[in-house]
Amino acid sequence: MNNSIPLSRTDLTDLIRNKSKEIGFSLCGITPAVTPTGFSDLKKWLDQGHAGEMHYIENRLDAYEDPRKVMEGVKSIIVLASNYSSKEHPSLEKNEGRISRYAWGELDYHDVIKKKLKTIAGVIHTHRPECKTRGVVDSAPILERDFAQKSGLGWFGKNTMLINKKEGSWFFLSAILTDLELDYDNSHETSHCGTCTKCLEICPTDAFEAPYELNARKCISYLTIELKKQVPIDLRKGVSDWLFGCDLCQDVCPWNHKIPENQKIIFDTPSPLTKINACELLEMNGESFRKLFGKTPLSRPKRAGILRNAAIVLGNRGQHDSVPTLISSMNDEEPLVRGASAWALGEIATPEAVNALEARLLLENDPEVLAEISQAINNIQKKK
Ligand code: B12
Ligand code: SF4
Ligand code: SF4
Repeated sequence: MNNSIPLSRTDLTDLIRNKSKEIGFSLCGITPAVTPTGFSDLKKWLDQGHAGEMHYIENRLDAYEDPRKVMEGVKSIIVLASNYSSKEHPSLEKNEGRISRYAWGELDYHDVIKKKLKTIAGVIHTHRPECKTRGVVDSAPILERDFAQKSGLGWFGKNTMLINKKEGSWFFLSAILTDLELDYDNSHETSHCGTCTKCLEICPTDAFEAPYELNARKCISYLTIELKKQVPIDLRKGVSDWLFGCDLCQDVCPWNHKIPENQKIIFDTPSPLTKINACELLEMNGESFRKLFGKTPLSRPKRAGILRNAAIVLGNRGQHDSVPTLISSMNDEEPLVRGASAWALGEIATPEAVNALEARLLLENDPEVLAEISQAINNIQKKK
């Protein structure tokens, strides 16, 4: 291609679309960078407290409203979708817990996608050296799904996921912001959920307040990934065997049952971490945790969060042979892990578990862990 002849706006737009396909993005849509129509819903959502501890959303509300606060002079947003695995979850052996599909890559998807965004930005800069671009994947305060819908990539399902007729919803979104004007796509105005309510019914923690309205505080994804505190006691049973994230409201979606088997996915090498033995997790120290998970999304909740989740999974699975591991994790340096282990022992309630809880009551000095131990002992007594 001769770079001395400037490419027309339409040719550049086509080039961006073709390049995105070539390097593995499954969808590409382009939309003007204006205030997203969902902004008022976002404000309502925050006012209702649905964001829980995710204060980073509220703190950047100005930028959610105006993309120019994310990048000065931005005119267009190129939205890209990258498919991840639509394969079935493996069946679980004793004491194992599930990892949600989006973390099945060997590397963190943010790193994989960022590299691809740089490649596209490189193409743009070759033809418009003086333009500005910024690649974002969860890394900027923009409503990615809103811009995806505006650029024609799909509709908001009742489970709040962005769904595409051909691709389903097992994809990540990312975007390139640019100060160039490009050719724009039509927004996706139709919705294809019809009378279906499968996602709303399957949610084990009743996280949907209404169709299209997710109370993040009740969502297993939030509880196991974002929440730095103890999981509220009334939601622990619902967490079931999920160690990291949750796929249920997408698993049941009919639009995810039509995806071709040979669909290209973003991860070149899928990780073997589709499920993990929760006892082995509870035995990990900081160093082994970093070695195994440092470069994966599982590092986000840190060791304390993942081990807390592991204890909850063991409490829910109720296998007696996990009791010795839970007893030793009541000595963990992290109160979060000690508290969740106490709860799990109370759920399993073997005589050995009861003795260990009573012994720990005399040694523990963290008030929240003490409360967990007392509650676990009380529950066992009530059940007798
Ligand atoms: C915060 C966040 C979460 C929170 C809250 C999720 C949520 N539904 O809001 C938690 C931690 C729970 C979460 C969970 C998950 N997340 Co998340 N998350 C985000 C993040 C960072 C911001 C989302 C946000 O702003 N939510 C705020 C609320 C207001 O948005 P909303 O619920 O989508 O509401 C919109 C619509 O519902 C609509 N709306 C409101 N009312 C109505 C009424 C009608 C009639 C209609 C039609 C529409 C409508 O307007 C609102 C504003 O746009 C985005 C990345 C980004 N920057 O966008 C990723 C993102 C949305 N998450 C993603 C993923 C993959 C997940 C999980 C699948 C991960 C997992 N397996 O555990 C789960 C799915 C849970 C679910 N059912 O949503 C993907 C979604 C891709 C897709 N195909 O849609 C994103 C885009 C990340 C990415 N880069 O790919 N996530
Ligand atoms: S991800 Fe799981 S917990 Fe969250 S809304 Fe969907 S089904 Fe409910
Ligand atoms: S499960 Fe049904 S209601 Fe839910 S998003 Fe899919 S099609 Fe829509």
